[in-house]
Amino acid sequence: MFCIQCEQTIITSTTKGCSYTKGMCGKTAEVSDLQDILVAALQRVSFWASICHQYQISDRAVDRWSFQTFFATLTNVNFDPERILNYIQQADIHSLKLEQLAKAAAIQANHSLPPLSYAAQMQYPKNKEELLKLAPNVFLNRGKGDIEDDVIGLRLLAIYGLKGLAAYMEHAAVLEQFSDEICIEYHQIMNVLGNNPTDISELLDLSIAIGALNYKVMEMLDAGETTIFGHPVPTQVNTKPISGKCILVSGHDFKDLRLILEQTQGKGINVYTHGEMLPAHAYPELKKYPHLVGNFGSAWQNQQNEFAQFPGAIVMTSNCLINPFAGRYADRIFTRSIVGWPGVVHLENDDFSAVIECALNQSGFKHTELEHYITIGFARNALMNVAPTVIEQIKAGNIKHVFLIGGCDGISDERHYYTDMASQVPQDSIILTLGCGKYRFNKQNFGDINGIPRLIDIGQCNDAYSAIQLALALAETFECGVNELPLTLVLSWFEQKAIVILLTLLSLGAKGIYTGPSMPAFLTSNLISILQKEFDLKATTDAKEDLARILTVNAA
Ligand code: SF4
Ligand code: SF3
Repeated sequence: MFCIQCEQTIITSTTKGCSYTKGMCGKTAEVSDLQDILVAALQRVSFWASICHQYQISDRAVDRWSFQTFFATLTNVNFDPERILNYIQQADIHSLKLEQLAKAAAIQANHSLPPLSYAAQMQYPKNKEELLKLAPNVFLNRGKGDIEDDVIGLRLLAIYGLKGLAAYMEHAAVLEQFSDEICIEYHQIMNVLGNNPTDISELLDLSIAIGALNYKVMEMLDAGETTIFGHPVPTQVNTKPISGKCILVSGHDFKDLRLILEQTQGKGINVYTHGEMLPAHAYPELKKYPHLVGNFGSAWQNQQNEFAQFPGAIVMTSNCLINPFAGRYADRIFTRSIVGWPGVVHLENDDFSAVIECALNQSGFKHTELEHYITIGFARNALMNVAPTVIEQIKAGNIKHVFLIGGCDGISDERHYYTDMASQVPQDSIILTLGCGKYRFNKQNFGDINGIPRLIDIGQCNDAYSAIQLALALAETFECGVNELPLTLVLSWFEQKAIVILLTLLSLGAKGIYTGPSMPAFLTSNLISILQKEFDLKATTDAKEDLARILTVNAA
């Protein structure tokens, strides 16, 4: 196996990347190899889909399937070898179908077909053992093996960025948002990556193009969420349990949460959100359910403790899942959509009766704890509503700086940087936050500046879109560029969604972003220098030192 796609990848004095029998996340070598084969199989689908598009032929079902399936290869999503194997077999069927359509169209137009890409040349045997022999040919560092190679580093940046994009595309598709235009561009990029590109500037441009494309995807996802569930409104959420039977819903998929809320109505079951599901409490069409009672726990990396203590059923609607057997709750956790763990019940359709039955068989919370409320719900609309007051307070000199501190959370000790940074920013600054990184500090009381809360929770990681809208509005009012604003982005990355958000921000021209807790291990020192030179990308160091640097620049 070879995998280096997340922040917790194994780094020793001699090697970089998870490459033994298991990754740090618990992904086995077999699953890792199958996922790499799946990526190549998807690149083969994209080769034929790209040709089909030249003849105005498209297959929406295959396009939708491609994003969903690619999502299964992200960190902490799918650990089930049989499900990945099945996706590879489906890829074969889809490729053959598109190949026939493309060939027929080319013959009719009297065109010759382009040469097959590297990924499209490969044969994908049905048998697992035979298939696994392909793995060394499809490792993402294929051909070079040396992770200190700029070409490999950029290929990985692009492919991991595209994985993040595919995940958001799938979230949008669940909410009935789809774009054929985005599909065409996705297939073209995937096809380029399936042909072992070697040109450094082409690969850098491709990565930035992925970021730009993802901006459109985030816009679509925002439209899907707000059309179906309404615009989030500032909302107080209780973070302490109340007595009674219970279901915990984690991941990013609000549609699943709504199905669960509908199906548990009148059954005496309280529903709690976990991790990235927290923003759900602010959406009118979800908050209207009185049995959506609160938020339980924190970010994904603490789930083995928190889920073990949760006395009910648990549903993982998307990332991040970690080994449920370690925490002894595997018999009461359920996976959905692309999520999977061998031996855990996977729900294929929209019937949650197994979850309800499981919840009713558990003890539930015996006592109600003293309430503790946090405020959430400042996504695009609410943010735009407070924007004039924020502008007023900036002009009056009462708000001197705006920090965006957020992104993905993770295990490493260095992540206390984000807690330190949030606690140490001056009293005349406000903090915008998003993603699961917010759990490092979202239960602290930051107070307010003349009625504006100092901690403003925008929502899930994809709600970076709302933060961008605020930055654009501020720049317009102050008649300057986004980079001239008293605004600093301090991002924590863990997995591939954070990579594509970083690429999106870079594609929009954002400069001076602080990112940590470490730079992605797949970027060579030369690539990091390029990113520093072109985008003034900064690695986080020490919260106090970084803060002093940010405020000095701001005062200048
Ligand atoms: Fe290692 Fe991260 Fe890949 Fe898991 S996802 S195998 S921890 S690099
Ligand atoms: Fe967290 Fe996995 Fe990325 Fe949506 S839940 S941010 S890490």
